[in-house]
Amino acid sequence: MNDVFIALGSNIGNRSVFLRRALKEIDSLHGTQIERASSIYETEPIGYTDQEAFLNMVALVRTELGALELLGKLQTIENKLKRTREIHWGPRTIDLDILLYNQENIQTEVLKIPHPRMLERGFVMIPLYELQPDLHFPHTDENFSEIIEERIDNKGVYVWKRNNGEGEFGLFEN
Ligand code: PH2
Ligand code: MG
Ligand code: MG
Repeated sequence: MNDVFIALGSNIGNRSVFLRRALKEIDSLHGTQIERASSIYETEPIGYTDQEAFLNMVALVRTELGALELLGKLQTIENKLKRTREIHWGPRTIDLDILLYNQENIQTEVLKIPHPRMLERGFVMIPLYELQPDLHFPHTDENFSEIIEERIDNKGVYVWKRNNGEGEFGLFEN
């Protein structure tokens, strides 16, 4: 079994419904279960800023799928949830990014793990820190609390729905 951290993001339509539908789709993949999920955070857009606020969260997934196989399945889920790709870093119903796959370093044209920009992004690192504060990063010797204290600006990242462990994946219906 492989431990994988996946970042989820949505800023079009009923954002929390897209997150929940994506979690259900991931959980129903062959040999794959959602182990735990972070709270949902509302976050100001980074990169391309002329767009609506995102909902972001991170999930810990256990899977039999290989990294490239999983990437293909996540893209199928994105397409099923009406993801389009018009603007680079632009609005999307759902974005599913593999952050870490075990402690592996994977550098191919189509897939780079660890996710190259993750250490700079509050909307990824803050939910990830909530989920796994003792996580080790294969691409740095810094520990997680040092990264959070020294590099991560929590401005523009707000808890939107706290995961208090109730409900499926800790997510309420809404
Ligand atoms: N995703 C991006 C670009 N900018 N900003 C926020 N706040 N959240 C995201 O998920 C996000 C973004 C490209 O994937
Ligand atoms: Mg992304
Ligand atoms: Mg993506």
